[in-house]
Amino acid sequence: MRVQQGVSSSCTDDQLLFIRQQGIRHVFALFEDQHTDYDSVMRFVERVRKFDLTITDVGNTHLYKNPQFHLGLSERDRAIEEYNRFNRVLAKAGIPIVYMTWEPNQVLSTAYRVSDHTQGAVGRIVDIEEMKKRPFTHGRQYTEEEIWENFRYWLERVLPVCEEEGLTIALHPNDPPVDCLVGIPNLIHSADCYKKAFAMANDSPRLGMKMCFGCWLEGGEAFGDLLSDIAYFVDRKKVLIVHFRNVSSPMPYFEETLLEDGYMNMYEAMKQLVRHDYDGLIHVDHVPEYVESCGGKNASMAYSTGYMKGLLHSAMQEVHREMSDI
Ligand SMILES: [Mn+2]
Repeated sequence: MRVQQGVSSSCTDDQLLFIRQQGIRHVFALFEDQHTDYDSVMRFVERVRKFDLTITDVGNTHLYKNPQFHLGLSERDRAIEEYNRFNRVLAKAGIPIVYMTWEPNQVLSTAYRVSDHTQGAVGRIVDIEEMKKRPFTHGRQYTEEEIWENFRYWLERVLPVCEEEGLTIALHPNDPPVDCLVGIPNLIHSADCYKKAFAMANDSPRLGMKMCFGCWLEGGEAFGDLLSDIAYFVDRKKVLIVHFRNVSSPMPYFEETLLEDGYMNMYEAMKQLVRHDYDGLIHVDHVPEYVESCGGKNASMAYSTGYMKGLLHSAMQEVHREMSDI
């Protein structure tokens, strides 16, 4: 299992050094719009390499969270071509994984503030009752069939490029994972939705998942059982990246918490990954943010990544002990 942290393509050298100082060797990168051409990508790959770090997976938010193809709007073919162009750049630069989240409105949140479960830090809060009162974001109510047809249309045009280039798409769930919000049905709001998406891709190894434990836990039983779904999807080699995150409770209301504060026992989840020989990437996706003068987001990521690495090392020891007992 490879622990990673994230960077932006305009991060400082000190941020790269800070990641390396945490004993981390892998990073994921969010490329800014002006850095998606081959020369810019290669410059960044080489800069990161100087810190003994490797870029394992990448996205550009505007290219992959694009309502044009999510909703089948008039410019979708051009949007798909731009996504494919960036994918060809990544493959040429030796980066093996690219992102997708079928989320025309990006991640939806009710608030970012200090609350009951955030330990005085600023955390993300979702209240589904509040979100249900919001107006349509794209003019009308879309149907579930339309959204899946748009996904099929996109798959038919991007998977051949991925197959040709040797690149794999990591599909993240919709967050929050309810069936529909603001007029847009969510493509991925349960483990069954993933099964449907993989079947639609004819089980191509070029479509995998970012298994966001946070989304699984937000959805609770309606999403699936986290431990048995880890077994199912890891055994089938569908998990490329794990988002290691905990929340206060399943919907309709949750707050993002420190890993040790949410309702899931994250050590059990880590042990399940180790038992099933998960050999992909793992990172803390978001946690409550610490006070700015004491390191802010960098400090909160470092704290929780350290906690996660502790769980990983303990799980490796305990599971291997279990395995040698057999
Ligand atoms: Mn996530």
